[in-house]
Amino acid sequence: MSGPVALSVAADGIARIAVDNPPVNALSHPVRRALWDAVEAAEADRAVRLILLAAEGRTFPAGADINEFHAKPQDLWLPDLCDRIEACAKPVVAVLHGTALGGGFELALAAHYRLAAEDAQVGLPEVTLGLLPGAGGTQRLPRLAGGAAALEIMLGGRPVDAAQAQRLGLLDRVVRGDLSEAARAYARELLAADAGPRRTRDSRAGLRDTRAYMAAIRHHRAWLSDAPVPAPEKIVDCVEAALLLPFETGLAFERAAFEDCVTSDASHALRHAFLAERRAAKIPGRGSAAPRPVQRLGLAGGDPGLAAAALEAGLAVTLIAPDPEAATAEVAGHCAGVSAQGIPGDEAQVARLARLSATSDPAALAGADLVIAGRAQAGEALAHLSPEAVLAVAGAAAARGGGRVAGLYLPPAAEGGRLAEVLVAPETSPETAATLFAALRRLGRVALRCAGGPVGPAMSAAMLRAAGDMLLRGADPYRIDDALRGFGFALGPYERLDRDGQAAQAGALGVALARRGWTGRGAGRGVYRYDREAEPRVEDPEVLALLRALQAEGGRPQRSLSGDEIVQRMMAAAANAGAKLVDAGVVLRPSDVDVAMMLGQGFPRWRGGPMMLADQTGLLAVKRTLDILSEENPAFWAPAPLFAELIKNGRRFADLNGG
Ligand code: 3H9
Repeated sequence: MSGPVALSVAADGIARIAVDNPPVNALSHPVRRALWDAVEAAEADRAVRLILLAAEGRTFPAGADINEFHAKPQDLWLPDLCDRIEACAKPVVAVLHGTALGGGFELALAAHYRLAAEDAQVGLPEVTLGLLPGAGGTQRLPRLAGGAAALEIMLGGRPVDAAQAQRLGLLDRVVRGDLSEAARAYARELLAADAGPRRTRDSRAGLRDTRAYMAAIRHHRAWLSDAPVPAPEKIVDCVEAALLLPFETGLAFERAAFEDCVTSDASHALRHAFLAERRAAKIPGRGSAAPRPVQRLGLAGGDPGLAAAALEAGLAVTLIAPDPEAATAEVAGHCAGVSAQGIPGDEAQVARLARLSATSDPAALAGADLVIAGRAQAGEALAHLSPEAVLAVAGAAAARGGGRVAGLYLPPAAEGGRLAEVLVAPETSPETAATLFAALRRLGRVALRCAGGPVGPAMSAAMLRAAGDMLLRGADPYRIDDALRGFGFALGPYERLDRDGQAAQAGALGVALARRGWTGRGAGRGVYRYDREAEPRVEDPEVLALLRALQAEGGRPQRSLSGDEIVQRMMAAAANAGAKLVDAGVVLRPSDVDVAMMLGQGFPRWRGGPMMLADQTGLLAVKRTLDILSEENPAFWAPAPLFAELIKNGRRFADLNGG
């Protein structure tokens, strides 16, 4: 048999069915079909006494194929395949390694026995995609592990290591060493013991303590009632159904709930987010540039969190700081297991901190493969940079210094610390970009390539200008904040400015002042304070007078804006700004704008970013909003030409994302 699944039968009657569909053995339609055929063939083969279900490459299947969810699933469905495996007349042993996730783990739950490598992980992360386990996972998992553990696993979405999975009754055996050999040995044991198929659907182990089971249901249901994504609540419903309904009825219940989730806007958005983050790393034309190895990171004026992440990733870190001792303590404070005094808590911590050196002498940067320096330290860092090393200048829009230099924008840590915008200048070499991308990924960051300036701040500035426009027409800033929080942002734009300690003059007053060419006192910090209780909100009397004058000139609204109108304008402004960035080649694709917004500017992930949202709303409708608003203020609201171009050709932003 050739293709994504291979079947081989050994002389002792042990068959091995192995999935081979790189990179993560996703259970795409051809894989499902080939698996079905292999199971049928092995079952029909009289020489076969037991079937090992395994996978080649880096992992047991990591799930259903996410790319298939946008269309109606092709026959045959994964739940049917799981049922077929469970119904097999010969014992089926799942042999797990890597990350057996989602549909992959559901396949294993439908097998009769489960053996795993000790470093394997299992889990049902569907909730992170706005989905629920839809191939029997919500019905089989609680039968083995009980309601409370099943809910923790499915609602948390985080993988569980093999040892923990065994404790929960999800694995029969955890092995070290040669996995194939261990699997064959286990198979021979089962055959010697005459162990036949053991169907999870028949297990009652996890259902016995009905009181604890229902308590877990009630507990989770209580805190999920207002969740904006339907999947978590439906997971609870399905787990309840596993206790209350016969298995087949429970499966049908799960199927219907899965259909509701997979077609929901929230799941579209979360799947988009997953794929967009991975797409961001793909740089066309970067092909020939291989990243240089990075073992030693130099940090000058950098973020201690970054140093901690580098130590965690196994890198050696050289820190340049005026007070090396204080800087070391700060980094130590960021590393897990360290007390407030920076005293190492465990062996791993000792090893981590042993790789950290701190000094005030920038000459120490000469030993680094990659240096991340603040703007103020960049010149010095460049002077000491070894000829093979790469320099990233944090906060620099366009870093100067030739092919080995790029800029870097790291959003505030409060936004989650997962994004790094790599600002390439025309002279930045592809090798430098590749090296930075690879190193940042090692530090746990999603790296995003942008040319000509950071994306997130440009987008936020556009949204602030939109807010400012509304404010000048008399909209209440608190209402704007409320509307954006209602939309899903953790903070409204003015609350965010306040958190980041910036003056709101970048918004409403900034627009007003810029229009008047005003550069006087008050253009700096503290012009406007976000304080719901206090009046007046504008602190500077001169600016207050100016604002009043502007409003008297006719900036007052005819009517107040509803929350929906506020959101509509803000999203139109964001999509418009994103389209301009695409047009200008600042980003490679619209989904990069979404990544910058979701990971760096607090845009709710379950909304998918402004470009995806514009597609969902319809580009014609968004353009119409922009057209109407541009009658009042064409300089800001005029739609980017990309709108007309896409609409004319019946296309959407998603069509520009590629692959
Ligand atoms: C599900 O199973 C539903 C079922 O319950 C019911 C069905 C009816 N499909 O992350 P990486 C690609 S929902 C397609 O960079 P890592 C990924 O796009 C699914 N492609 O590697 C990337 O492609 P490229 C539940 C997938 O080592 C490449 O693989 N499962 C899938 O950092 C490498 O990915 C999940 O939610 C997929 N399912 O992490 C698990 N998964 O090379 C999702 C990955 O073109 N996956 N790709 O850029 C993960 O969490 C991580 O990818 C994993 C590896 C931990 C596996």
